[in-house]
Amino acid sequence: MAELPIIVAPDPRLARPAKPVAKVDDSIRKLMNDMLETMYLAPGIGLAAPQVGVLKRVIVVDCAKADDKPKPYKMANPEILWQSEDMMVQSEGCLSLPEHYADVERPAEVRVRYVDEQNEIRELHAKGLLATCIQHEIDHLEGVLFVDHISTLKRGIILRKLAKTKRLNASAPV
Ligand code: GNR
Ligand code: NI
Repeated sequence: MAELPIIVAPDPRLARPAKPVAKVDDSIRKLMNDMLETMYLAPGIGLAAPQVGVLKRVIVVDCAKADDKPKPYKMANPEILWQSEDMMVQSEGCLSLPEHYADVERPAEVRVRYVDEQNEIRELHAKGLLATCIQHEIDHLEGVLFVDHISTLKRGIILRKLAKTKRLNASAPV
């Protein structure tokens, strides 16, 4: 496994839709494992391939509590088949928007179809943080960030701060 560099916003690579995976083969399995390692090291509870510069429809998530045993999901071509009418508000963060958080409202439960590590079609019914996280990751595959779900004012503040940090880092690299 290998740790991959995570792209930070604003960056055009985070705004483009990702392409479907034709087949989960060894190269996709390696990508999934590298993404999982990168996510655990960050640390984070989810990661989408565009965040590591790969425009493929691949996500990984693990929302197990810190004391419980890990529960990783590796998904290719995830699709929301059904979403609940009842909504849930969750404070979200994103490894591509470091140190910024905002409340986002999303469906509380979702049913997801995806292709697993073995190239087999599977379905999962998710609720709570797992449902939020899967929706957040699928958004990345469409070039959507959690700040696209909040007010223009809050989004502007966050993106301007990140752009400023990038300018400062470019002129005085660490
Ligand atoms: O680590 C992460 N935490 C998180 C918290 C609330 C809602 C979504 C997330 S996903 C995020 C990692 C990430 O950026 N995935 O794309
Ligand atoms: Ni994210």
